[in-house]
Amino acid sequence: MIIKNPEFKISAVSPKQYPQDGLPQIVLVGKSNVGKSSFINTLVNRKNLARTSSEPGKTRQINFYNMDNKFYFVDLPGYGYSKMSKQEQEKVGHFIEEYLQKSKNICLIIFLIDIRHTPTENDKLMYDYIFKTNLPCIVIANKADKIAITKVDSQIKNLQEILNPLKDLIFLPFSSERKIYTKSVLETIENIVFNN
Ligand SMILES: Nc1nc2c(ncn2[C@@H]2O[C@H](COP(=O)(O)OP(=O)(O)OP(=O)(O)O)[C@@H](O)[C@H]2O)c(=O)[nH]1
Ligand SMILES: [Mg+2]
Repeated sequence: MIIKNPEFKISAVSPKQYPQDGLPQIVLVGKSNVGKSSFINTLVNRKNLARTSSEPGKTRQINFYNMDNKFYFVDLPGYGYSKMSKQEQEKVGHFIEEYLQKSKNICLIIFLIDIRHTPTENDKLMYDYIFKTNLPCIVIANKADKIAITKVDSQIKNLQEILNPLKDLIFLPFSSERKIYTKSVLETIENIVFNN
């Protein structure tokens, strides 16, 4: 799959602002700073379509990006940013849950974790939440450039053992820094969403 014309559509703060055109929505979920916005930029080969930052908490609204009128990438705010007030963290949690409950067009959840670290308590809570939605999900272990390439496979196995011991989900490495796993991730998305 090659995405030719990715376009920002809307920053939503409430469900009535979600696009109502029926296009499938592929949503990025993960803790703050894990690389959700960068993931979108890498897949569409643009530097600044989705806004990224080394400061966690960059994405505060629900941003929809239209991909060639075929589907949306939906960039959610990240959870678990410790410098955010408890009230703000709760607001973010509410946003994420509201989107996952109320959007009718989610066709795939892309759950991003950091390949270097044991999933956080918040990651585990999020994973359980996703599991209960019954929506299709793949897990992306991001920042793979930060570990030795020879450790990538074994670390993916470790992370799957922790989060998904039943091993019924697809786990894939990724790196926005090195852009070396892009093809397999795009193929996997295409297989799941468009059955080809
Ligand atoms: N080394 C490395 N850095 C990455 C990778 N992906 C993202 N980053 C960096 O991590 C930081 C956070 O990236 P974002 O894409 O803004 O993260 P986010 O998950 O959208 O963060 P929030 O919007 O706060 O939830 C930035 O400094 C990115 O350059 C990666 O694969 N490898
Ligand atoms: Mg972001």
